[in-house]
Amino acid sequence: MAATAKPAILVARAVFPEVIDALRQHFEVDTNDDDVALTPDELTQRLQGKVGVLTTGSERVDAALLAACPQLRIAANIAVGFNNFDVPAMTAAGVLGTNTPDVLTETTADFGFALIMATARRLTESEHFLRAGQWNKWALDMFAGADVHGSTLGILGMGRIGQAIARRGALGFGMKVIYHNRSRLDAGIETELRARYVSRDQLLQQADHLILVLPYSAESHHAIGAAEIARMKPTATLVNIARGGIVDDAALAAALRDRRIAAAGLDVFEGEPKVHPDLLTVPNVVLTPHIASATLATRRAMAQLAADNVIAYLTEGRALTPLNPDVIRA
Ligand code: 8YV
Repeated sequence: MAATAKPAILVARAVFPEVIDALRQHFEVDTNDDDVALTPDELTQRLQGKVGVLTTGSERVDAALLAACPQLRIAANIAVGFNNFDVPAMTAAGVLGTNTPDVLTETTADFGFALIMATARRLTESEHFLRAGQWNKWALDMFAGADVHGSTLGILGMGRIGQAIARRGALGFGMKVIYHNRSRLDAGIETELRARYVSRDQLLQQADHLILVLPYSAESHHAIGAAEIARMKPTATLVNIARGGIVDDAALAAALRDRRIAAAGLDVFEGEPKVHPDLLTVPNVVLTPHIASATLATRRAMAQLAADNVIAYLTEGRALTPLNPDVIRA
């Protein structure tokens, strides 16, 4: 008896070989071993006849792609953020979307803290100075920065990652934690995290170190621009590990140049991998290339969870972390 052909899927970017092996047990797997991000047209072409795709933040799944790929049933994002998915359009097209929550929470919170520390204590600026051979004497005020311990940590966006950062700040560094979020946390969680809910304005005005951990949406576009920065303390630092576009990078670069705030730490950028040229010329900013979730263990777990979603949905009609579960029930 002839073997039935396996359904075909695409893995849009290079992922770990063991994840591809797991997928190959169930599917014909088209891979992108060169790991060059596909253009929307290339993605559409590569998805012809495919029922599933593993994506990263670089691939958009929108109405145009869905219309051109009628066989598609699931797009599994290897990311917790899913602003590259048009979820209502996916639901309308009967395509399931999944993301990778939880597995990256602690790793990403660690990195958020690394950026808070590096920014407040001027880590990269001082390292550049040393590497450039400029260190020829010690001075009392040399690279004097701001304390992290005991200061006020402001968190904008209090989901899983925001809460993990709050825990580190309150319990590890004795910080006063204030936060703002679309919805206030339960009193029990606030008590456990020692976090106090404040208005957006109070958050901007009171934080010594402000970290952004909110999802990107039309509503959060340029949530931090010149007007918001103007409300912050001149000694404050700003860290963005959420998404490019939440901060107006041009306005931030100008504010850093004019020392309207002390410093910033950025892991995400508007239009990344391009970085606003003015950010590259100001010294008081720590810049990293979107690596907050990048430990080997966590990136493996993210890719595996995306693969498990595709396998579970296409073989058993269920998903582990669905974004639009109505598609499963339909
Ligand atoms: C991803 C991220 O690695 O999970 C997210 O939302 O920003 C990162 O952890 C990146 O988006 C690639 O998909």
